[in-house]
Amino acid sequence: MARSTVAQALVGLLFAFSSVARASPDQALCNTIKTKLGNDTVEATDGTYEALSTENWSQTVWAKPACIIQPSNAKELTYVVSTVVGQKAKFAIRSGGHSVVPGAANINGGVLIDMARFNSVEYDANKKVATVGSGLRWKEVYTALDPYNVTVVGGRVLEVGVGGLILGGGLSYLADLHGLVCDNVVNFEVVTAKGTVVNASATSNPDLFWALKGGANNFGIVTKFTLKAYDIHDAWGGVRVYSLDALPALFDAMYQYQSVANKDPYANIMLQAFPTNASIGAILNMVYLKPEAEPEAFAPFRNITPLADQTKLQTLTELMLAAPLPELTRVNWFSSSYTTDKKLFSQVADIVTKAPEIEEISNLTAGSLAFGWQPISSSAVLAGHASGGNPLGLQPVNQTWLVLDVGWWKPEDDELAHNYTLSIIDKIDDASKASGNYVDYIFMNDAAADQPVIEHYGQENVAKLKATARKYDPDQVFQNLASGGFKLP
Ligand SMILES: Cc1cc2nc3c(=O)[nH]c(=O)nc-3n(C[C@H](O)[C@H](O)[C@H](O)COP(=O)(O)OP(=O)(O)OC[C@H]3O[C@@H](n4cnc5c(N)ncnc54)[C@H](O)[C@@H]3O)c2cc1C
Ligand SMILES: *[C@@H]1O[C@H](CO)[C@@H](O)[C@H](O)[C@H]1NC(C)=O
Ligand SMILES: *[C@@H]1O[C@H](CO)[C@@H](O)[C@H](O)[C@H]1NC(C)=O
Ligand SMILES: *[C@@H]1O[C@H](CO)[C@@H](O)[C@H](O)[C@H]1NC(C)=O
Ligand SMILES: *[C@@H]1O[C@H](CO)[C@@H](O)[C@H](O)[C@H]1NC(C)=O
Ligand SMILES: *[C@@H]1O[C@H](CO)[C@@H](O)[C@H](O)[C@H]1NC(C)=O
Ligand SMILES: *[C@@H]1O[C@H](CO)[C@@H](O)[C@H](O)[C@H]1NC(C)=O
Ligand SMILES: *[C@@H]1O[C@H](CO)[C@@H](O)[C@H](O)[C@H]1NC(C)=O
Ligand SMILES: CC(=O)N[C@H]1CO[C@H](CO)[C@@H](O)[C@@H]1O
Repeated sequence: MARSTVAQALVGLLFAFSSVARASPDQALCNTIKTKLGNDTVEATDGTYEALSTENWSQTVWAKPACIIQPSNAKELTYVVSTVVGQKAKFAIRSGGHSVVPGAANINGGVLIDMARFNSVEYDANKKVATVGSGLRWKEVYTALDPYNVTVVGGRVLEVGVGGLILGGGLSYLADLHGLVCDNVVNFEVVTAKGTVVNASATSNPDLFWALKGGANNFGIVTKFTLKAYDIHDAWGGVRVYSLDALPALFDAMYQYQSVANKDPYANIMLQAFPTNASIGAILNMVYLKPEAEPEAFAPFRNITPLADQTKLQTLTELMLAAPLPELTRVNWFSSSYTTDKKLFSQVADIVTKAPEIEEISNLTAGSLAFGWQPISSSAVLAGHASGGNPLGLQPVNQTWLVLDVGWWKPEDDELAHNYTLSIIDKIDDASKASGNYVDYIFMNDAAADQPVIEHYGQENVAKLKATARKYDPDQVFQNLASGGFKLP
């Protein structure tokens, strides 16, 4: 310990010294870009640098890039990419900054390309599509579309970014009805490693189009997405809060909800449990995509008495506005998937309430856990196939995507928080494997850095993704220079 502190101090001194002596190559690159782009370049000495480099979701991903570039349009971005690639400099790409994977959307040294100024929303009522900048938050997208009484298949928490969510597949309240978020993209505008702007759609560069539906930052930088729009505006739903004791009953109800003969695709739920915080217990988020109170699809939950009930008729945007972004300092999460099975559900309920890791996490400073169960119907997967397919390798079965969030306070607890949470996920995976319900899919948007997400897309899909990456990025820039995030194996 003492030795590494001394070593760190020495390294710090060397850095301080060399930055006085001469500009680092990254600094020189930043200066070159600044000459061309002016105030689109934020340097370490600028007033906004601190806020931008610590934006935003989790302190575990804060970093110190040599500079942050916020290009305003595709032409500027092509200049930035050509210049950075020409210098073989390391870089990262950020849209909303909500990834919890260190280095995925931020970088120490190197250039952070921040998409914040790609922020326009254009609605084409004739084609029924919305073209949205990749640097937007979902709130801005939905509120721009609300006057037209339409929405898009997008994120469920309004502060989250558009770019990363879509490129990771994207789970929406509209998924059972229309597929994943990526399945509803009709065109990606992309700046490739060669510094050119291309469209990727069913008709232009269809291989790239397919690859981007879950291919993350492995192929290029997306400037805007054209998304199908749907006539959905007024809805019913909100949250019901229960004590943790209600969990077995809630699991029974969730089992019934998922196994009826024809699940209503307008109905969606997310069930969450907070075993480290007895005052919250469990929260059921119900969303019905029509203005109809208490639809039949939610009948299995009716007999469980909530502590609080906020369900009501409201617009879908209002419903999502009511879901606050939790205030956490350090965050990680893990994902796991399994099919619908009564016995497995009760084994999971046991793990959630009794695993010794729960107490170990509670014992960390501000240690907290949130489990989230996200039921996905086979209809969501089939909708993806119908719109041309994606590389995710999903099977058309009714399944649940579990997300396990962990929050804590101190950097020195990073490893423990990681290990305890992983250990719980391993227990759940063991149970689902033993009962034959394991689903070989790890949802990227809910996955930890060390979960092998793309590996699980399947051999054939991985081979196709790699071939596509070689075609559009022959020098493997998005593997070697933009090396953070979920990379091709
Ligand atoms: C409170 C909360 C709620 C959430 N709810 C949902 C949900 O409902 N559905 C869901 O699917 N996910 C959800 N997520 C997960 C979310 O999708 C991921 O955190 C995702 O990474 C966020 O996207 P971003 O643009 O904010 O991320 P960033 O951190 O900016 O980016 C994530 C990754 O995508 C890459 N990337 C981003 N933009 C581009 C681009 N334009 N071109 C190329 N690569 C790019 C980045 O390099 C990075 O590797 C939620 C997360 C939080 C914190
Ligand atoms: C950047 O400079 C241009 C003029 O040079 C100005 O119009 C613009 O508002 C500035 N942008 C920001 C974010 O300061
Ligand atoms: C949206 O719906 C409201 C209420 O039904 C209606 O008054 C309004 O004209 C609609 N707007 C558009 C652009 O269709
Ligand atoms: C992409 O498609 C749009 C809409 O069809 C078109 O206006 C634009 O010129 C295309 N861009 C490229 C680089 O081909
Ligand atoms: C999934 O559930 C729906 C009803 O909710 C059912 O119709 C469908 O057959 C199920 N799919 C599979 C593959 O079992
Ligand atoms: C439990 O949640 C409540 C409400 O968010 C919060 O005020 C409280 O601090 C939490 N307690 C613990 C132990 O995390
Ligand atoms: C958690 O802390 C309490 C109080 O310090 C202690 O009694 C308990 O053994 C700890 N539990 C674990 C699992 O470490
Ligand atoms: C976390 O787990 C890894 C791998 O098993 C182990 O090497 C490491 O020591 C663990 N860290 C802590 C703090 O327990
Ligand atoms: C710069 C920025 O977006 N900061 C936000 C980070 O997240 C907190 C709470 O989650 C917000 O209050 C900040 O505005």
